Amino acid sequence: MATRTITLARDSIALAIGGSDPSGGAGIQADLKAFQQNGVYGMTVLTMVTVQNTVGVHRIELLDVGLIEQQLDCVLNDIPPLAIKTGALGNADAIAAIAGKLEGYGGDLIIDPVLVSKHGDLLADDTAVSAYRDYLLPQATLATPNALELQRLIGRDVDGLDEMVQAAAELRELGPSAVLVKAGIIDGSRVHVLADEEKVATIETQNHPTNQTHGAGCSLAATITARMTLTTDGNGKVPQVESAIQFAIMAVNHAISIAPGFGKGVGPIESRILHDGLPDDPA
Ligand code: PXL
Repeated sequence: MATRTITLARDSIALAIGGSDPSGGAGIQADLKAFQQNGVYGMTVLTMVTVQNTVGVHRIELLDVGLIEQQLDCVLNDIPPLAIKTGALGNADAIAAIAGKLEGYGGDLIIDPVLVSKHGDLLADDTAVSAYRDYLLPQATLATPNALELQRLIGRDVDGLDEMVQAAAELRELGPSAVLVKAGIIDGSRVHVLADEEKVATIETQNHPTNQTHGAGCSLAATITARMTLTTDGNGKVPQVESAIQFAIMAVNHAISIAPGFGKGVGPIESRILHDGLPDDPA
């Protein structure tokens, strides 16, 4: 197996705001692993506790919005993160409160607008969609919806890659500097659509035919977040959004290809090796 070293950068600090997945594949557990794998100091603000394993989500308890706000105040006032990622937030009240707390935040904000789990369980209610549009997406450096979330956020169905490209650009007009759509499997490849200020491009990787993809979305957004905090020698950021995205897509695709097969259902990706991205990566 290839050996890969990571460089510790003192100020590489990231915060994940999201829900707990006790089975460790998705949610803030996935986020923390991706941060750690990439040499990034991780912090978490919890929005909900789920009871789930690879078979399904059995219960969801949303935390009190005041408790979410208090956690945010507490960490933001003490250890400022270079980047913040949001995952499952639950409902409009939580989204509006979090957006309020992040107003004026100077770092990168990566919004993974999680609406449903891989098992089809609701991780945000119907009020969440307009709250994302009104409060959180306008502040985002990057939004990372899947095809279903993209359709909910722009309010119409999207059919085929051409429409997906158009829809990604449309979502970007709501405020995020960039949009990365996890478009899914198209013509046998795993496809992502990236819309940024210069272009809308597709990024294709090999599809590994497996259902062991629990946590792939969280891990992708978290690896991007981690890579965006990395600095070399304090002279400025090295990976900008696009190189962080390219790295994370490769790392997660590799992690899918070597999924360990844990559990009785949709097992997790190999979340112990999310620092293995582009072959020529210097970190
Ligand atoms: O993958 C999205 C996601 C995010 N957050 C939590 C989850 C899931 C999917 O299951 O459980 C807590």
